[in-house]
Amino acid sequence: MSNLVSLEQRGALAILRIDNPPVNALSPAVVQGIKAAVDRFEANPSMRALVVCAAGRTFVAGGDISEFSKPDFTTEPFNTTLNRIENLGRPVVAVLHGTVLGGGLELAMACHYRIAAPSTRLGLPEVLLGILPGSHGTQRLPRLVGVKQALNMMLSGRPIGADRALQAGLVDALAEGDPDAAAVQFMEGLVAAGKGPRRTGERTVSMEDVEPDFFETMLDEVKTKKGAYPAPQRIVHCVEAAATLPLLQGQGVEARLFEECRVSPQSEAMRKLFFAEREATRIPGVAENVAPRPIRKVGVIGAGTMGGGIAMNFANADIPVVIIETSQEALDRGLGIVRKNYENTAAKGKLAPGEPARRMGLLTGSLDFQDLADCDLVIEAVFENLDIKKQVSQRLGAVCKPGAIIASNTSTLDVDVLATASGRAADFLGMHFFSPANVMRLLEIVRGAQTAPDVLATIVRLAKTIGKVPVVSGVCYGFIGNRMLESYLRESEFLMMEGASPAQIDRAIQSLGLPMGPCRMLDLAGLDVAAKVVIERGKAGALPADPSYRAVVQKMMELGRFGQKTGFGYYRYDGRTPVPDPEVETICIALAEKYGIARRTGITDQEIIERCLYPLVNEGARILEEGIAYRPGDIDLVWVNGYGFPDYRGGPMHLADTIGIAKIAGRLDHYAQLRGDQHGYWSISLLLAFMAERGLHFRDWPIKPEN
Ligand code: 3H9
Repeated sequence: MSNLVSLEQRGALAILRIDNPPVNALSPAVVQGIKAAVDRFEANPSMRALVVCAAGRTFVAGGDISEFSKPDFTTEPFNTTLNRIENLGRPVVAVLHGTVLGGGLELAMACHYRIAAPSTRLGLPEVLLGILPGSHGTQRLPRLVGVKQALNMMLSGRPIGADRALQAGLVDALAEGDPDAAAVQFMEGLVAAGKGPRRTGERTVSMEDVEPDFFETMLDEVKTKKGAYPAPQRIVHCVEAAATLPLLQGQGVEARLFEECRVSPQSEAMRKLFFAEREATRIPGVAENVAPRPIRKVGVIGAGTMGGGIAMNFANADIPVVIIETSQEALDRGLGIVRKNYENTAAKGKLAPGEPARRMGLLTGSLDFQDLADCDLVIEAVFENLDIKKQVSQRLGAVCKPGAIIASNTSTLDVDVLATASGRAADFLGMHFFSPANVMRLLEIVRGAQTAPDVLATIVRLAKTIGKVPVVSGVCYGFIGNRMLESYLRESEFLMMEGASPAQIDRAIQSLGLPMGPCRMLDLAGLDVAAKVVIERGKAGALPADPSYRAVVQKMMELGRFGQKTGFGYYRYDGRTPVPDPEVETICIALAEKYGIARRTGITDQEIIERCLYPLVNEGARILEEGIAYRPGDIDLVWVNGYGFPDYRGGPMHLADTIGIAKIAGRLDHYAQLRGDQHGYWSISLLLAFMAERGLHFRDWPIKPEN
C-alpha cells in the first residue's frame, strides 16, 4: 500500500486516509493509492463501510496542478475510481475538514455521504485556473444542490462554508472533534436507520426553479462577461448536459470540454500565475523559518483616499488601526468616506448589516503622533513629496516603539532615503498599495538596502492575512510596476503626437484584454497628478534630455485638462463616459510641430501594441537584470494584480514568451530605425538580447551565463 494512502480496518469500518502534505493534492501516486485501497475494501466483505478522510490541515484541496501541463496528464484513472467508489455496494462516507476543493470535493461527492467539521470550506475553484471540474464535479454538484447553486459555485470558483453546504444538501451533517469518532457515530446512525449506499449519480437534476430558456440566457451572459476565458461557457454546457443526459454521457461531455480547457493557452497562463503567487513569497536572503514579528495594531498616517483604503484592509482583518491626520476636519472627512464605503458595501448585501459599525469600531482617529507609540506597524500615506515624506519618516523613527515596523506607501520615491531619515533603516520598508487600496490585490513590498529579513517576512505574511498578493521589489524609481509603466506612457504620448488618437490607442491596448488603455487610465488617475510626477523627475535630473518627453501630459496640465475630474483630459467627459475631443488632436499637432515630430496617417493597432508593450517588456528584463525583481513571475503578478493585465494572458513577461523574445528584440530594433534611438528608448536590454540570441524564454528563468 502506498504511504500516501492507507486503509486501516477498525471493527467493521475501513478507514481510507490520504496523507500527502501540504494539501493532499491528488498526485498520480495518491490516485494510485486510492485505487489500491478501494480494491482492498472491495475484496474484504468484513469491512462493512468505508470512511474516506485525509490527514493534516485539510481534506484534499484538488488535483495536483503541477501535473496539468504534462503531455501524458489524464483524469481517467481518478475518474474511473470515483465511479467505482460511487458504485460500491457498502456505504461510503467522506469526513471533511479544511479546504475541500476541486478534485477533493469531486472525491467527496462520489462518496455516498459527507460529514464536515464546521470550519470546512467547500468549492470547485477550477474556473480560476482556466479549467472546469474534470472529475465529474459538473455532473454531481447539480444533482446535489441544483442547477443554479452549482453554476454559481463553478462560475465564481468561490468556496462556501459548511453551514451553507449543509443547507444546500452538499453535506449531510456537521461534526466537531475527532473525525474518526464522528464517522463511526454517523455510520452507526445509518445502520440503525437501515440506510445503505446513496448514489448521487442515480439522482436526477431538479429543474423545478430552472426557466426554460435558462441555459441559453446563462450562455449569453457568460459570453458577454467572460468571453475571453475558456471555461465559463463550457461549464454551462456541462451543467446542461447534467440536466439532460444520463450520468455517463454527461461525464463524457465533461471529459471532452475539460481537455479543451486544459490545453488552452489561457489556462496555462492562469496555472502559471497560481504558482508564481506562491513563489513570490520566497525572498532571497530570508530564511523560510525566520520568525515574523507580531502585528496586533497598525498606525496609518493620512486619512486621504489612500490612507483610508489602507486602514480598511486591516479593519477587514480584525486588526485595530490608529489613523493620524493634521486636522480634525481632514480626519472626520476621511473616516466619513470609509464609513460610507462600508455602508455602500453592506447596502449591496456584500457585508452583514452590523459589520460597518463593527469595523468602524476598529478605527481610531487621532491628531497626535504619540498615539502611534503602541503600534506594531505604522504606514505613512502622506502626499508623494520627498521632503514631506522624509519629515514624516523622521518623526516616526522617534515615536514608534522599538521593534515596530515603519513603512512608506510611496509609489516612486527612494525608500533608502526615507529609511535613513527614520534613523531605523532595518525596521523600514516600502508598502506600495494600489488604488483603491481596499480593493486592488497587489502589494509591492520595497526592500531597502538595510531592511531586516524578519521585517520582510512579517510584511509578506501580513499581506496574505489582509488578502493581498505580495511582490518584493528592490529600490529604484517607480519600483517594478510604475517603472515599467513609464515606457508604456512615453510611447502612447509619442503615438498621439505622431497621429494616433487616444481612442485608437486605448482600443488597441484594450484588445489585449486590459480594462482601460493608457489614456483612459490617466484621465481617471488625474493628468495633473501624472504631470507633476514627470515635472518632479525633471527637477531631479532623472528625465532623458528630450524636450518632447511626456510633453502631452504636461501640456494637458497646463491647460487645466486634469482628466475625468475636470470633465476634460485626453477625452471630453459626458458624465463618466469618455468622448473623443478634436481639441486634443489640435494640441498634439501643435506639440508635434514644436518638437519636430513627423505626423503620419495609417498608424496601425499592431504598431500601438508593439510600441507600448515591447518597451515595457524590455524594461521588465532590465529590472530582472538589475535584481530589482527576483523573477519574471513576480513582474507578471504586479501587472495582473495592480494594472489590470488580463490573467488569461499571464502577464507581460508570459505574453512575451508566447510572442517570442527574438521577435520582440527584432521589433525594438525596427522602431529604433523608425524613430531614432538617440535617447536610448529602443536600446535592447542585455538580458533580452542574450535571450533572443540563444532562443531562451522568461520561463527558462533563472537565466545563467552558461545557458
Ligand atoms: C482540480 O482539482 C481539477 C479537478 O477538477 C480534476 C482533476 C482531479 N496542486 O496556497 P498555499 C501547493 S484543479 C498542487 O501556499 P494556503 C502550493 O503550491 C485544483 N499544489 O497554502 C504550495 O506549495 P509550496 C483545484 C498545490 O494554506 C502549498 O501547496 N484546487 C495545490 O495559503 C501550500 O499552498 C485548487 O485550485 C494543488 N491543487 O492555501 C486549490 N494546492 O509550499 C488550489 C496547493 O511549494 N489551492 N498547492 O509553494 C489553494 O487554493 C490553496 O493552496 C489552499 C491552501 C486554499 C488549498
